[in-house]
Amino acid sequence: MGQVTFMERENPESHYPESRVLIIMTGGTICMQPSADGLVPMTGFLQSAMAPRPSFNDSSAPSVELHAYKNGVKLSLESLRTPPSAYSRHIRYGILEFQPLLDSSSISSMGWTEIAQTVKENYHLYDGFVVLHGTDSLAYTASALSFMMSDLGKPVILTGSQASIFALQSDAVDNLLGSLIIAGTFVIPEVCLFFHHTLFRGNRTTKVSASSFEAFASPNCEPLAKVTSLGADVNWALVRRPTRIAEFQVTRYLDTAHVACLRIFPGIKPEMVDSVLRVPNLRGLILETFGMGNAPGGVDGSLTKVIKEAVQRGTIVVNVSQCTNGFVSPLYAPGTALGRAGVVFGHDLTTEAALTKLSYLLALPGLKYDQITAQMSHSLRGEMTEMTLPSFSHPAGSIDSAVGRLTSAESAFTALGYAIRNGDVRTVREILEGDEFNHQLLKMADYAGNTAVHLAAVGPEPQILRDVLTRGASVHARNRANNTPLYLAEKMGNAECVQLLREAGAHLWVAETSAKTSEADGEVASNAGFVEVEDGDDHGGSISESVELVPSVGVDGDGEKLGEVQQKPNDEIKIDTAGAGV
Ligand code: ASN
Repeated sequence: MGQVTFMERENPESHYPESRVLIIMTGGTICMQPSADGLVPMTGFLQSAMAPRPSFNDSSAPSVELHAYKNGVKLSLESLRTPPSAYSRHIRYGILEFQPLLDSSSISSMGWTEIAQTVKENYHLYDGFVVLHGTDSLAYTASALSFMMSDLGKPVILTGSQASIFALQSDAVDNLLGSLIIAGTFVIPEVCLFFHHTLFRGNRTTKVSASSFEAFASPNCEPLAKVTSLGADVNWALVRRPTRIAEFQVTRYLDTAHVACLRIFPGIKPEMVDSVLRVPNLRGLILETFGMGNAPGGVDGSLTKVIKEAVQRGTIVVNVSQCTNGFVSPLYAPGTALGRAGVVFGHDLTTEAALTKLSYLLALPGLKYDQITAQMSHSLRGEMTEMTLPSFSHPAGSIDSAVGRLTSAESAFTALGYAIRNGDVRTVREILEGDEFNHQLLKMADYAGNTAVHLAAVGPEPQILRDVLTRGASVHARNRANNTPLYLAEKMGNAECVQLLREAGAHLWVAETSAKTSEADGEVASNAGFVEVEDGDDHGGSISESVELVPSVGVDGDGEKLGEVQQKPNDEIKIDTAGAGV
């Protein structure tokens, strides 16, 4: 009986694997150069800004042509790759430049749609996306994209810089390199903003400085990651993951044409507010109020009155605070009066998030007034803080003795692996519902890089796969041999798991597709190769060693059958938590 191993052979020149990241260049200072009209964006960023810099160009690497789609047209992209990062990966990337490149003050719903569509068209070809964008409206774009993208399974990282990459002193290299490495290394399936060594949830950000390199803050949400000299310290407990079995979708266009934003100030006249609220076809207003959500009441309450009348006409008025930190609540009498007038309290939404969220909801077909106001007060993409539910502990005594004394995430993951292999749905649920390690377990991997999804994809119980997916595990993680769970499930002929993975948005990694094509052509996969007949050598990330925790992917004579289970004692199983997936 022959055995199949899955080997890293993507890069004959290097023993490190490559990730692929698509850079979407929209403009901004990062690519600007002086002209007679002031700073203007310049095209040709890959060759002029990245190729000459060793940190972006491992020049010993063979040249590889990447493909990308734009408006349905398949394009060939010149690519470069970074030297190996601290995570022992190269990041190979190509750039799609928008035409024209913009100063971000001119971005609109059309530009956001173009970015979102480009991610959608190229989703199956890349591990992650970096969007280069001016800083002026970056927080708006990050917020807008977060709402436009649902069931996102891969990182989309927006960045830019305060000084041009061509300037002597600039933040551009750090911001771009950090974004590339994070997008190509970690499965952080959110729209993020990376700036000044910090990864933020995009829809929590606001631009706080016009000139400092520390230009962005996320006043009501901790950063998702910090980059230090030791690498990226990811706050995994905070990272959101899709928990529906659904494919990545993009909503095109936001209705920014029928919303407005108004900042209350001492002495503001009710007539002013009224005239904004009477702009023809206005559907929504973001009202920036004082402190915890207060607006001047006036002796006759006339400001509240004009707002109440607008609400009665069907206008959605959302209350957000002028303070960067904190939240609005109907605690004080003026806030209570606004609440009685029908104003929606946006809790700790930034203005950027409130405006783009309302524009998104207004653009969704068929949503009624009540549905929109209800969604404005709840988190859709982590944009606002929700009341946290009490966490659950392990039900005492319900986990068997081997599992019951879980002292570390590693042993919990080991127990999870065994339960998955045994098709033991109950134990899997008990482990995952334990409050101690549950957020870590779904991104952990064994020493060969197999996550719970890899294990479940080749396991006997599709319900377990469903359970781990609906708890937010990624379908896109690749093990050390660069194989996706879908590839393994297909290889095993695990039809139910294949279908479930596809419904959850899984697709084969580009090199797996070419490996399959080669197999179909009767060849052993070559350059892009993943599958090779086992010759007994240790090939590092081979799946035969990786699945000692689970049924090994052995094959019989016809090369397509499931092998038997090989077990290793608990203490020999090592867990690799650093790679977090890819
Ligand atoms: N005006 C520039 C822009 O937003 C500012 C920058 O990128 N730093 O496009």
